[in-house]
Amino acid sequence: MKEHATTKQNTASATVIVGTQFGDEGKGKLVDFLSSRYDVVVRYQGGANAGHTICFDDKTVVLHLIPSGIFHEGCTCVIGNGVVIDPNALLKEIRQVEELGYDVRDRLYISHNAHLIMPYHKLLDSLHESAQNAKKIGTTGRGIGPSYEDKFARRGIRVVDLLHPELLEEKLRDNLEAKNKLIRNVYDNEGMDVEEMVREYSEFDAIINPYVKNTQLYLNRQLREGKSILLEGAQGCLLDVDHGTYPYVTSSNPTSGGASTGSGIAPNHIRNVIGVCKAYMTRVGNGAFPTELHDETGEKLGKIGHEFGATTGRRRRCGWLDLVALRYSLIVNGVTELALTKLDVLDSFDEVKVCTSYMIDGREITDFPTDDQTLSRVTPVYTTLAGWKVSNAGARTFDDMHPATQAFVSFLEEQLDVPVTFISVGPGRDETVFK
Ligand code: 2SA
Ligand code: GDP
Ligand code: MG
Repeated sequence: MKEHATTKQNTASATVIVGTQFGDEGKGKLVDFLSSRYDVVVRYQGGANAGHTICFDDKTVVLHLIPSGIFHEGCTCVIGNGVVIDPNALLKEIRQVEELGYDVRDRLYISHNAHLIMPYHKLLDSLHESAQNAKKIGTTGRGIGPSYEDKFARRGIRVVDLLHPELLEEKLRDNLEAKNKLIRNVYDNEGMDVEEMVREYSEFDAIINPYVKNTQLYLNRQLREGKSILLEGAQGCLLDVDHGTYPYVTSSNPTSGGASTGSGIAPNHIRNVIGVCKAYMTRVGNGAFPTELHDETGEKLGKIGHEFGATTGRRRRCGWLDLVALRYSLIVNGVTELALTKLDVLDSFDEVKVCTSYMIDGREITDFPTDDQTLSRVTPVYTTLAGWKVSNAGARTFDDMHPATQAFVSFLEEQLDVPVTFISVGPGRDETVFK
Protein backbone atom coordinates (compact mmCIF):
# COMPACT_ATOMS: atom_id res chain seq x y z
CA MET A 1 0.00 0.00 0.00
CA LYS A 2 1.36 3.45 -0.91
CA GLU A 3 2.16 5.86 1.89
CA HIS A 4 -0.39 8.55 1.24
CA ALA A 5 -2.16 10.69 3.84
CA THR A 6 -5.34 8.70 3.28
CA THR A 7 -3.70 5.42 4.14
CA LYS A 8 -1.18 6.30 6.79
CA GLN A 9 -1.17 8.41 9.90
CA ASN A 10 1.56 11.00 9.48
CA THR A 11 2.90 11.85 12.90
CA ALA A 12 4.13 15.35 13.74
CA SER A 13 2.78 16.75 10.52
CA ALA A 14 -0.35 18.32 9.21
CA THR A 15 -2.51 17.27 6.29
CA VAL A 16 -4.93 19.65 4.61
CA ILE A 17 -8.22 18.65 3.02
CA VAL A 18 -9.39 21.13 0.42
CA GLY A 19 -12.36 21.31 -1.90
CA THR A 20 -11.01 21.53 -5.45
CA GLN A 21 -14.24 22.78 -7.03
CA PHE A 22 -17.12 25.02 -5.89
CA GLY A 23 -17.55 23.28 -2.52
CA ASP A 24 -19.79 20.33 -1.52
CA GLU A 25 -17.32 17.78 -2.89
CA GLY A 26 -17.92 15.51 0.12
CA LYS A 27 -15.23 16.94 2.42
CA GLY A 28 -17.31 16.10 5.51
CA LYS A 29 -17.42 12.40 4.63
CA LEU A 30 -13.66 12.27 3.96
CA VAL A 31 -12.71 14.16 7.14
CA ASP A 32 -14.99 11.95 9.26
CA PHE A 33 -13.50 8.88 7.61
CA LEU A 34 -9.88 9.95 8.16
CA SER A 35 -10.36 11.37 11.66
CA SER A 36 -9.82 8.01 13.34
CA ARG A 37 -6.20 8.23 12.09
CA TYR A 38 -5.54 11.79 13.32
CA ASP A 39 -5.26 13.30 16.79
CA VAL A 40 -6.66 16.74 15.99
CA VAL A 41 -9.04 18.09 13.34
CA VAL A 42 -9.15 21.84 12.65
CA ARG A 43 -11.54 24.09 10.72
CA TYR A 44 -9.52 27.06 9.41
CA GLN A 45 -11.87 29.37 7.48
CA GLY A 46 -15.47 30.17 6.67
CA GLY A 47 -18.25 29.83 9.17
CA ALA A 48 -21.75 28.44 9.40
CA ASN A 49 -22.14 28.93 5.64
CA ALA A 50 -20.50 25.51 5.32
CA GLY A 51 -22.56 22.34 5.43
CA HIS A 52 -20.48 19.20 5.89
CA THR A 53 -22.56 16.03 5.79
CA ILE A 54 -21.56 12.88 7.66
CA CYS A 55 -23.44 9.59 7.39
CA PHE A 56 -22.79 6.86 9.95
CA ASP A 57 -24.80 4.27 11.93
CA ASP A 58 -27.95 5.12 9.92
CA LYS A 59 -27.60 8.77 10.95
CA THR A 60 -27.08 11.78 8.69
CA VAL A 61 -25.59 14.79 10.45
CA VAL A 62 -24.76 18.16 8.90
CA LEU A 63 -22.04 20.15 10.64
CA HIS A 64 -21.60 23.86 9.95
CA LEU A 65 -18.90 24.95 12.42
CA ILE A 66 -17.70 21.99 14.47
CA PRO A 67 -14.95 20.02 12.68
CA SER A 68 -16.04 16.73 11.13
CA GLY A 69 -13.82 14.70 13.47
CA ILE A 70 -16.19 15.20 16.41
CA PHE A 71 -17.75 11.73 16.11
CA HIS A 72 -14.42 10.05 16.90
CA GLU A 73 -13.96 10.16 20.67
CA GLY A 74 -10.15 10.10 20.44
CA CYS A 75 -10.06 13.15 18.24
CA THR A 76 -9.76 16.74 19.48
CA CYS A 77 -11.56 19.36 17.39
CA VAL A 78 -10.43 22.95 16.97
CA ILE A 79 -12.21 25.92 15.42
CA GLY A 80 -9.26 28.00 14.28
CA ASN A 81 -8.58 31.73 14.26
CA GLY A 82 -9.53 32.00 10.56
CA VAL A 83 -13.14 30.94 11.16
CA VAL A 84 -15.95 33.44 11.76
CA ILE A 85 -18.16 32.14 14.57
CA ASP A 86 -21.83 32.78 15.14
CA PRO A 87 -22.04 31.91 18.89
CA ASN A 88 -25.72 30.96 18.67
CA ALA A 89 -25.07 28.64 15.74
CA LEU A 90 -22.13 27.10 17.62
CA LEU A 91 -24.10 26.46 20.81
CA LYS A 92 -26.95 24.93 18.81
CA GLU A 93 -24.48 22.61 17.11
CA ILE A 94 -22.80 21.65 20.39
CA ARG A 95 -26.25 20.66 21.72
CA GLN A 96 -26.95 18.66 18.56
CA VAL A 97 -23.69 16.71 18.90
CA GLU A 98 -24.30 16.11 22.64
CA GLU A 99 -27.83 14.85 21.93
CA LEU A 100 -26.26 12.24 19.66
CA GLY A 101 -24.32 11.00 22.70
CA TYR A 102 -20.92 12.61 22.07
CA ASP A 103 -19.20 14.62 24.78
CA VAL A 104 -17.47 17.75 23.49
CA ARG A 105 -15.98 19.02 26.78
CA ASP A 106 -12.17 18.92 26.70
CA ARG A 107 -12.20 17.92 23.07
CA LEU A 108 -13.63 21.00 21.36
CA TYR A 109 -11.64 24.24 21.42
CA ILE A 110 -12.27 27.58 19.77
CA SER A 111 -9.62 30.13 18.99
CA HIS A 112 -9.71 33.27 21.10
CA ASN A 113 -8.67 35.13 17.94
CA ALA A 114 -11.60 33.96 15.81
CA HIS A 115 -13.99 36.74 14.85
CA LEU A 116 -17.67 36.68 15.67
CA ILE A 117 -20.65 36.89 13.40
CA MET A 118 -23.03 39.35 14.99
CA PRO A 119 -26.76 39.73 14.23
CA TYR A 120 -26.03 42.92 12.24
CA HIS A 121 -23.68 40.94 9.95
CA LYS A 122 -26.52 38.60 9.02
CA LEU A 123 -28.92 41.51 8.49
CA LEU A 124 -26.39 43.38 6.33
CA ASP A 125 -25.70 40.23 4.31
CA SER A 126 -29.37 39.86 3.40
CA LEU A 127 -30.01 43.60 2.92
CA HIS A 128 -27.00 43.90 0.62
CA GLU A 129 -28.01 40.86 -1.41
CA SER A 130 -31.62 42.07 -1.74
CA ALA A 131 -30.38 45.41 -3.08
CA GLN A 132 -28.19 43.79 -5.74
CA ASN A 133 -30.81 42.63 -8.29
CA ALA A 134 -28.89 41.04 -11.19
CA LYS A 135 -25.51 41.24 -9.45
CA LYS A 136 -26.43 39.09 -6.43
CA ILE A 137 -23.62 36.79 -5.30
CA GLY A 138 -26.13 34.25 -4.03
CA THR A 139 -24.69 34.14 -0.51
CA THR A 140 -25.90 31.78 2.19
CA GLY A 141 -27.12 34.78 4.23
CA ARG A 142 -25.07 33.69 7.24
CA GLY A 143 -23.28 37.06 7.64
CA ILE A 144 -19.92 35.75 6.40
CA GLY A 145 -18.90 38.64 4.11
CA PRO A 146 -19.84 41.46 6.54
CA SER A 147 -18.01 39.73 9.41
CA TYR A 148 -14.79 39.35 7.39
CA GLU A 149 -15.20 42.99 6.26
CA ASP A 150 -15.07 44.07 9.91
CA LYS A 151 -12.13 41.76 10.62
CA PHE A 152 -10.04 43.32 7.86
CA ALA A 153 -11.20 46.83 8.77
CA ARG A 154 -9.86 46.09 12.30
CA ARG A 155 -13.14 46.77 14.04
CA GLY A 156 -14.32 43.17 14.43
CA ILE A 157 -15.43 41.57 17.67
CA ARG A 158 -13.48 38.45 18.56
CA VAL A 159 -14.13 35.41 20.74
CA VAL A 160 -11.70 36.79 23.34
CA ASP A 161 -13.86 39.93 23.65
CA LEU A 162 -16.71 37.80 24.98
CA LEU A 163 -14.54 37.15 28.04
CA HIS A 164 -14.19 40.89 28.77
CA PRO A 165 -17.78 42.15 29.17
CA GLU A 166 -16.90 45.85 29.53
CA LEU A 167 -14.78 45.93 26.40
CA LEU A 168 -17.40 43.84 24.62
CA GLU A 169 -20.11 46.35 25.47
CA GLU A 170 -18.00 49.27 24.27
CA LYS A 171 -17.15 47.53 20.99
CA LEU A 172 -20.75 46.47 20.48
CA ARG A 173 -22.07 50.00 21.01
CA ASP A 174 -19.47 51.50 18.64
CA ASN A 175 -20.09 48.92 15.97
CA LEU A 176 -23.86 48.99 16.17
CA GLU A 177 -23.99 52.76 16.07
CA ALA A 178 -22.08 52.72 12.79
CA LYS A 179 -24.05 49.78 11.40
CA ASN A 180 -27.41 51.29 12.30
CA LYS A 181 -26.49 54.45 10.36
CA LEU A 182 -25.76 52.30 7.32
CA ILE A 183 -28.80 50.08 7.81
CA ARG A 184 -31.14 53.09 8.21
CA ASN A 185 -29.65 55.48 5.66
CA VAL A 186 -28.66 53.13 2.86
CA TYR A 187 -31.16 50.32 3.26
CA ASP A 188 -34.07 52.23 4.79
CA ASN A 189 -34.43 49.57 7.49
CA GLU A 190 -35.30 50.33 11.12
CA GLY A 191 -31.98 49.01 12.49
CA MET A 192 -31.23 46.95 15.58
CA ASP A 193 -31.62 47.45 19.32
CA VAL A 194 -28.25 47.76 21.07
CA GLU A 195 -29.49 47.11 24.66
CA GLU A 196 -30.93 43.74 23.72
CA MET A 197 -27.73 42.76 21.93
CA VAL A 198 -25.52 43.83 24.87
CA ARG A 199 -27.67 41.70 27.20
CA GLU A 200 -27.58 38.67 24.93
CA TYR A 201 -23.84 38.78 24.19
CA SER A 202 -22.73 39.46 27.76
CA GLU A 203 -24.23 36.08 28.67
CA PHE A 204 -21.90 34.17 26.34
CA ASP A 205 -18.91 34.72 28.65
CA ALA A 206 -19.64 31.83 31.01
CA ILE A 207 -20.96 29.49 28.31
CA ILE A 208 -18.11 29.96 25.83
CA ASN A 209 -15.24 30.22 28.34
CA PRO A 210 -14.51 26.47 28.72
CA TYR A 211 -13.94 26.12 24.99
CA VAL A 212 -11.70 29.15 24.43
CA LYS A 213 -7.98 28.55 23.87
CA ASN A 214 -4.91 30.05 22.34
CA THR A 215 -5.26 27.51 19.57
CA GLN A 216 -2.23 28.70 17.58
CA LEU A 217 0.04 27.71 20.47
CA TYR A 218 -1.99 24.61 21.31
CA LEU A 219 -1.77 23.26 17.76
CA ASN A 220 1.95 23.90 17.44
CA ARG A 221 2.58 22.22 20.81
CA GLN A 222 0.54 19.23 19.66
CA LEU A 223 2.78 18.95 16.61
CA ARG A 224 5.88 19.20 18.79
CA GLU A 225 4.53 16.30 20.88
CA GLY A 226 4.29 14.20 17.74
CA LYS A 227 0.52 14.48 17.24
CA SER A 228 -0.99 14.43 13.76
CA ILE A 229 -3.33 17.17 12.59
CA LEU A 230 -5.97 17.23 9.86
CA LEU A 231 -7.00 20.66 8.59
CA GLU A 232 -10.55 20.73 7.21
CA GLY A 233 -11.29 23.28 4.49
CA ALA A 234 -14.80 24.53 3.85
CA GLN A 235 -16.23 25.66 0.47
CA GLY A 236 -13.69 25.16 -2.35
CA CYS A 237 -10.80 26.58 -4.35
CA LEU A 238 -13.02 28.22 -6.98
CA LEU A 239 -14.83 30.13 -4.20
CA ASP A 240 -11.58 31.44 -2.69
CA VAL A 241 -11.57 35.24 -2.35
CA ASP A 242 -8.08 35.42 -3.90
CA HIS A 243 -7.98 32.44 -6.24
CA GLY A 244 -11.63 31.85 -7.10
CA THR A 245 -14.10 33.29 -9.56
CA TYR A 246 -14.18 36.76 -7.99
CA PRO A 247 -16.52 38.47 -7.18
CA TYR A 248 -18.70 35.31 -7.06
CA VAL A 249 -16.74 33.86 -4.17
CA THR A 250 -16.91 33.56 -0.42
CA SER A 251 -14.93 36.02 1.74
CA SER A 252 -12.23 33.63 3.01
CA ASN A 253 -9.36 31.45 1.75
CA PRO A 254 -10.49 27.82 1.46
CA THR A 255 -7.25 27.01 -0.43
CA SER A 256 -4.39 25.24 1.37
CA GLY A 257 -2.56 28.52 2.07
CA GLY A 258 -5.54 29.54 4.18
CA ALA A 259 -4.98 26.47 6.35
CA SER A 260 -1.78 28.00 7.62
CA THR A 261 -3.03 31.54 8.29
CA GLY A 262 -6.36 30.24 9.58
CA SER A 263 -4.79 27.91 12.17
CA GLY A 264 -1.36 29.32 13.03
CA ILE A 265 0.34 26.13 11.83
CA ALA A 266 3.39 27.13 9.81
CA PRO A 267 3.40 26.00 6.14
CA ASN A 268 6.47 23.77 6.61
CA HIS A 269 4.42 21.46 8.87
CA ILE A 270 1.99 20.74 6.04
CA ARG A 271 3.15 17.55 4.31
CA ASN A 272 0.07 16.48 2.38
CA VAL A 273 -2.75 18.27 0.67
CA ILE A 274 -5.69 16.05 -0.23
CA GLY A 275 -7.88 17.59 -2.92
CA VAL A 276 -11.49 16.48 -2.77
CA CYS A 277 -13.09 16.27 -6.18
CA LYS A 278 -16.63 15.30 -7.07
CA ALA A 279 -16.88 13.11 -10.22
CA TYR A 280 -18.95 15.92 -11.80
CA MET A 281 -19.36 19.59 -10.90
CA THR A 282 -21.89 21.52 -8.86
CA ARG A 283 -22.18 25.15 -7.89
CA VAL A 284 -24.64 26.82 -5.54
CA GLY A 285 -24.92 30.58 -5.84
CA ASN A 286 -24.19 32.74 -8.87
CA GLY A 287 -21.16 33.10 -11.14
CA ALA A 288 -19.74 31.48 -14.28
CA PHE A 289 -19.86 27.70 -14.55
CA PRO A 290 -18.55 26.59 -17.97
CA THR A 291 -19.71 22.96 -17.87
CA GLU A 292 -23.14 23.65 -16.37
CA LEU A 293 -25.89 21.56 -18.00
CA HIS A 294 -29.27 23.21 -18.47
CA ASP A 295 -30.85 20.00 -19.80
CA GLU A 296 -32.16 16.68 -18.55
CA THR A 297 -28.59 15.39 -18.00
CA GLY A 298 -28.00 18.22 -15.51
CA GLU A 299 -31.36 17.46 -13.88
CA LYS A 300 -30.43 13.79 -13.65
CA LEU A 301 -27.08 14.53 -11.96
CA GLY A 302 -28.87 16.75 -9.43
CA LYS A 303 -31.58 14.20 -8.77
CA ILE A 304 -29.33 11.17 -8.33
CA GLY A 305 -26.72 13.19 -6.41
CA HIS A 306 -29.37 14.89 -4.19
CA GLU A 307 -27.73 18.19 -5.00
CA PHE A 308 -29.31 20.60 -2.56
CA GLY A 309 -27.44 22.99 -0.24
CA ALA A 310 -26.61 21.37 3.10
CA THR A 311 -27.10 24.73 4.87
CA THR A 312 -29.77 26.58 2.88
CA GLY A 313 -31.47 23.75 0.96
CA ARG A 314 -30.92 25.65 -2.32
CA ARG A 315 -30.80 23.62 -5.52
CA ARG A 316 -27.22 23.17 -6.73
CA ARG A 317 -26.42 23.78 -10.39
CA CYS A 318 -24.89 20.66 -12.01
CA GLY A 319 -22.54 19.90 -14.90
CA TRP A 320 -19.75 17.63 -16.16
CA LEU A 321 -16.34 17.42 -14.53
CA ASP A 322 -14.05 20.29 -15.56
CA LEU A 323 -10.36 19.39 -15.76
CA VAL A 324 -9.31 22.92 -16.78
CA ALA A 325 -10.62 24.20 -13.45
CA LEU A 326 -9.27 21.15 -11.64
CA ARG A 327 -5.70 21.46 -13.01
CA TYR A 328 -5.66 25.06 -11.80
CA SER A 329 -7.00 24.04 -8.42
CA LEU A 330 -4.38 21.30 -7.99
CA ILE A 331 -1.60 23.81 -8.73
CA VAL A 332 -2.89 26.57 -6.43
CA ASN A 333 -3.42 24.12 -3.56
CA GLY A 334 -0.32 21.97 -4.11
CA VAL A 335 -2.52 18.87 -4.09
CA THR A 336 -0.49 15.72 -3.44
CA GLU A 337 -3.35 13.22 -3.80
CA LEU A 338 -6.93 13.28 -4.93
CA ALA A 339 -10.07 11.95 -3.23
CA LEU A 340 -12.70 11.27 -5.88
CA THR A 341 -16.25 11.36 -4.54
CA LYS A 342 -19.81 10.61 -5.65
CA LEU A 343 -18.58 8.31 -8.41
CA ASP A 344 -21.74 6.24 -7.88
CA VAL A 345 -23.85 9.15 -9.15
CA LEU A 346 -22.51 8.40 -12.67
CA ASP A 347 -23.40 4.67 -12.50
CA SER A 348 -26.47 4.85 -14.76
CA PHE A 349 -25.05 7.11 -17.51
CA ASP A 350 -24.42 5.58 -20.98
CA GLU A 351 -21.47 7.89 -21.41
CA VAL A 352 -19.61 10.29 -19.19
CA LYS A 353 -18.13 13.57 -20.39
CA VAL A 354 -15.07 15.34 -19.05
CA CYS A 355 -14.04 18.85 -20.10
CA THR A 356 -10.35 18.93 -21.09
CA SER A 357 -10.01 22.44 -22.57
CA TYR A 358 -12.02 25.57 -23.35
CA MET A 359 -12.65 27.49 -26.59
CA ILE A 360 -12.76 31.27 -26.50
CA ASP A 361 -12.81 33.64 -29.51
CA GLY A 362 -11.91 30.72 -31.80
CA ARG A 363 -8.86 29.75 -29.67
CA GLU A 364 -8.38 26.67 -27.52
CA ILE A 365 -7.13 27.38 -23.99
CA THR A 366 -6.12 25.12 -21.11
CA ASP A 367 -5.39 27.77 -18.48
CA PHE A 368 -8.34 28.52 -16.19
CA PRO A 369 -9.42 32.18 -16.37
CA THR A 370 -10.54 33.24 -12.91
CA ASP A 371 -12.26 36.46 -13.97
CA ASP A 372 -15.98 36.05 -14.38
CA GLN A 373 -16.10 38.12 -17.59
CA THR A 374 -13.77 35.70 -19.44
CA LEU A 375 -14.95 32.52 -17.74
CA SER A 376 -18.57 33.20 -18.66
CA ARG A 377 -17.60 33.35 -22.38
CA VAL A 378 -15.70 30.04 -22.68
CA THR A 379 -17.16 26.91 -24.28
CA PRO A 380 -16.03 23.54 -22.91
CA VAL A 381 -14.31 20.95 -25.13
CA TYR A 382 -15.24 17.44 -23.99
CA THR A 383 -13.71 13.98 -24.09
CA THR A 384 -16.41 11.33 -23.91
CA LEU A 385 -15.76 8.14 -21.96
CA ALA A 386 -17.83 4.96 -21.83
CA GLY A 387 -20.25 4.65 -18.93
CA TRP A 388 -20.10 1.53 -16.76
CA LYS A 389 -23.83 0.98 -16.20
CA VAL A 390 -23.30 -1.07 -13.04
CA SER A 391 -23.10 -0.22 -9.38
CA ASN A 392 -19.68 -0.25 -7.72
CA ALA A 393 -21.34 0.16 -4.29
CA GLY A 394 -19.89 -3.12 -3.02
CA ALA A 395 -16.34 -2.37 -4.21
CA ARG A 396 -13.73 -1.90 -1.49
CA THR A 397 -10.60 -2.11 -3.63
CA PHE A 398 -9.83 -0.63 -7.03
CA ASP A 399 -9.67 -4.14 -8.50
CA ASP A 400 -13.32 -4.68 -7.45
CA MET A 401 -14.44 -1.86 -9.73
CA HIS A 402 -15.85 -2.26 -13.24
CA PRO A 403 -13.16 -1.84 -15.97
CA ALA A 404 -14.95 1.21 -17.42
CA THR A 405 -14.98 2.83 -13.95
CA GLN A 406 -11.27 2.04 -13.59
CA ALA A 407 -10.67 3.60 -17.04
CA PHE A 408 -12.46 6.78 -15.91
CA VAL A 409 -10.30 7.04 -12.77
CA SER A 410 -7.09 6.28 -14.69
CA PHE A 411 -8.01 8.92 -17.30
CA LEU A 412 -8.26 11.53 -14.53
CA GLU A 413 -4.93 10.48 -13.01
CA GLU A 414 -3.24 10.73 -16.41
CA GLN A 415 -4.77 14.08 -17.28
CA LEU A 416 -4.07 15.59 -13.86
CA ASP A 417 -0.78 13.88 -13.06
CA VAL A 418 -1.83 13.18 -9.47
CA PRO A 419 -2.73 9.87 -7.79
CA VAL A 420 -6.34 9.17 -6.84
CA THR A 421 -5.98 7.46 -3.46
CA PHE A 422 -9.55 7.48 -2.15
CA ILE A 423 -12.74 6.82 -4.07
CA SER A 424 -16.16 7.34 -2.55
CA VAL A 425 -19.01 5.23 -3.93
CA GLY A 426 -21.76 6.25 -1.52
CA PRO A 427 -22.38 8.64 1.39
CA GLY A 428 -21.71 6.07 4.16
CA ARG A 429 -18.39 5.67 5.96
CA ASP A 430 -17.83 2.20 4.58
CA GLU A 431 -18.76 3.04 0.98
CA THR A 432 -15.13 3.80 0.28
CA VAL A 433 -12.43 2.38 -1.97
CA PHE A 434 -8.69 2.74 -1.44
CA LYS A 435 -6.45 2.72 -4.43
P1 2SA B 1 -21.19 33.30 1.55
O1 2SA B 1 -22.45 32.97 2.27
O2 2SA B 1 -20.85 34.77 1.62
O3 2SA B 1 -20.04 32.43 1.88
O4 2SA B 1 -21.55 33.04 -0.02
C1 2SA B 1 -20.65 33.40 -1.04
C2 2SA B 1 -20.58 32.31 -2.11
O5 2SA B 1 -20.03 31.11 -1.53
C3 2SA B 1 -20.92 30.05 -1.76
N1 2SA B 1 -20.90 29.11 -0.62
C4 2SA B 1 -21.05 27.79 -0.75
N2 2SA B 1 -21.03 27.01 -1.85
C5 2SA B 1 -21.22 25.68 -1.64
N3 2SA B 1 -21.53 25.14 -0.41
C6 2SA B 1 -21.57 25.91 0.68
N4 2SA B 1 -22.13 25.45 1.82
C7 2SA B 1 -23.55 25.01 1.82
C8 2SA B 1 -23.64 23.53 1.45
C9 2SA B 1 -24.35 25.91 0.85
C10 2SA B 1 -25.87 25.91 0.98
O6 2SA B 1 -22.88 22.78 2.05
O7 2SA B 1 -24.44 23.14 0.61
O8 2SA B 1 -26.48 25.22 1.77
O9 2SA B 1 -26.47 26.70 0.20
C11 2SA B 1 -21.25 27.29 0.55
N5 2SA B 1 -21.13 28.30 1.45
C12 2SA B 1 -20.90 29.42 0.71
C13 2SA B 1 -22.30 30.72 -1.86
O10 2SA B 1 -23.25 29.87 -2.47
C14 2SA B 1 -21.95 31.94 -2.68
O11 2SA B 1 -21.81 31.58 -4.03
P1 GDP C 1 -19.03 19.07 1.80
O1 GDP C 1 -19.50 20.47 2.01
O2 GDP C 1 -17.88 19.01 0.87
O3 GDP C 1 -18.79 18.33 3.07
O4 GDP C 1 -20.21 18.29 1.07
P2 GDP C 1 -21.79 18.35 1.43
O5 GDP C 1 -22.04 17.61 2.67
O6 GDP C 1 -22.28 19.75 1.33
O7 GDP C 1 -22.38 17.62 0.16
C1 GDP C 1 -21.99 16.32 -0.19
C2 GDP C 1 -23.22 15.42 -0.24
O8 GDP C 1 -22.93 14.22 -0.91
C3 GDP C 1 -23.71 15.00 1.14
O9 GDP C 1 -25.10 14.82 1.09
C4 GDP C 1 -23.02 13.65 1.35
O10 GDP C 1 -23.72 12.80 2.25
C5 GDP C 1 -23.05 13.09 -0.03
N1 GDP C 1 -21.96 12.19 -0.40
C6 GDP C 1 -20.65 12.24 -0.02
N2 GDP C 1 -19.93 11.28 -0.67
C7 GDP C 1 -20.81 10.63 -1.46
C8 GDP C 1 -20.68 9.57 -2.41
O11 GDP C 1 -19.61 9.06 -2.66
N3 GDP C 1 -21.82 9.19 -3.07
C9 GDP C 1 -23.03 9.78 -2.83
N4 GDP C 1 -24.07 9.34 -3.52
N5 GDP C 1 -23.18 10.77 -1.94
C10 GDP C 1 -22.09 11.20 -1.29
MG1 MG D 1 -21.25 21.55 1.81
